[in-house]
Amino acid sequence: MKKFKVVPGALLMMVVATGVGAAPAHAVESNCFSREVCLYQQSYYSGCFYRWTGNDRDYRDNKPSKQTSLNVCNAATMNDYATSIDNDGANCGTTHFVDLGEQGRGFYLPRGDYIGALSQTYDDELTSHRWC
Ligand SMILES: [Ca+2]
Ligand SMILES: [Ca+2]
Repeated sequence: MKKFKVVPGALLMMVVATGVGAAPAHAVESNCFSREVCLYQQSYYSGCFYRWTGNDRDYRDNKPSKQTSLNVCNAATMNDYATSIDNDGANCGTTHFVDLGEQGRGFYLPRGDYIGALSQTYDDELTSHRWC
């Protein structure tokens, strides 16, 4: 490890940086709570969102919640409108699919993991998911 002179400000920065890197239990203050997986209509856990503790084979009936009074929902349901995801599962990750009934292309998001901006393959495509 490189040695350097520590000044009070730098030390604080180190502590903060280490804290963030060590154990990201949460993507952000994202309105996603323990045991939930949350999908957001905009990148980096912003915009309108929906949270689940269980499986869901059809997002067409999931009316998103606003995080703040300023949020404008991109769409009336979460179907084909998720751009970021936060998994705060207690035991499991989640597998996300582009089609109804856990069909079509998909990917696994490990427990405690998160994606600030889905790749073009999945952005505004997700329609169902299951835990574990
Ligand atoms: Ca649903
Ligand atoms: Ca879809």
